[in-house]
Amino acid sequence: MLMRDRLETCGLVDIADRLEAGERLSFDDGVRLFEAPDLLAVGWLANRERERRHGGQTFFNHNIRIEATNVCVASCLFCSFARLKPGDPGAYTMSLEQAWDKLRQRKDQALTEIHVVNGLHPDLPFTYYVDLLRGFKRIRPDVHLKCFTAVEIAFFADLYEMSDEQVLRELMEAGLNSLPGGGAEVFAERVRRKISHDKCGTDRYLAIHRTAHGLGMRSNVTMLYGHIETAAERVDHMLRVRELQEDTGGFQAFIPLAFHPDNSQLRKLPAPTAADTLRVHAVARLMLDNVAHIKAFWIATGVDVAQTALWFGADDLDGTVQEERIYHMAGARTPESMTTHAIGRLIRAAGRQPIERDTLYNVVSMPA
Ligand code: V47
Repeated sequence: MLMRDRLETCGLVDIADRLEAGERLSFDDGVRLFEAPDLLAVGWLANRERERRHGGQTFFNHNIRIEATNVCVASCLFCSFARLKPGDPGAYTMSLEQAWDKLRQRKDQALTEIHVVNGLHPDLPFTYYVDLLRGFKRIRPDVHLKCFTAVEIAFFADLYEMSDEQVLRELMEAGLNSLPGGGAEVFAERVRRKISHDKCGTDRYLAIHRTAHGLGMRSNVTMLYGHIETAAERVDHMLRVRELQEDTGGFQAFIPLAFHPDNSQLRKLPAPTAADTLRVHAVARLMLDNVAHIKAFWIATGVDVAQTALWFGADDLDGTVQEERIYHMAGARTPESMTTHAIGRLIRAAGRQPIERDTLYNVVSMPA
């Protein structure tokens, strides 16, 4: 069957034609894309958009993850990483030296990024975070620091009695280069109330990204999918991202994060299927016409599905990662890291062209 016939059969011809004409999709279009039975037709549309922007180019970077503490006062139902108090079983907080050692140990690696995400620790002083960044920059001045979600920024502001902007400014002064996209979860109030009621809300999350963009920083934005959210709530989430992006242009990548149920309070829920993962990436590519990159975070999706997502709208695979804990404590069976060689090989094997980028999408190398 020709693709046009498939689109006709599943009722997506008008959306295909509007995309062809460069028109922006509506909320209803997004819901229809989630509900259309033909996954391949949705994927084909997303791939057309992906190739229009990036051809076969597929981006990744050479990064490490440092999670300096898992002590966290928030009680998000989906989380298996957090421990409420210092001293609780499994709780840890690295000393600054221990955190810096993670970087020192990799002095021979051609890293370009450190990605830091922490729990919301009630007792550490603000100087811990400032010194953490300063120390990283002392050890490796060339490495980009993508640290602290908007949820952490809001927590710092409340705990240390500063404005969100003041926190951002002081961290930038210490070396912060951009914000990661964690903490977005699902923006719809119904879902947020149920799964993450006691941390920074949607409006403040978005306001912090707006402020960061205004201060000249770039950021990413995520969506945690595959738990209690509806198709309409997924589309609503994407549209709130699109709206802010229209004003600031500061988001670099949208990252759908596949929910992992193990060891969390939502452990009775099934994990999202591969078909759902491919569809979420595809719909994101189609709805977010003003966001350059859709990232398939291979740690969350699994390597095989991330590779397949490169034909369903995704053009980025995150990076080498190393020592990721949030997903591995929630049951992820992906490796804890991949070499740049391994990532390059799996991109090539998917028929795409690997490009090692830095955090700001400057080309670092084009693996053979
Ligand atoms: O906000 C926590 C998610 C996020 C679970 O900006 C879970 O480049 C699934 O945001 N199952 C942190 N997800 C990670 C993150 C991220 C990842 C990769 C790249 C970037 C980037 C950001 O992890 C949290 C939360 O949404 N998370 N627990 C879980 N059980």
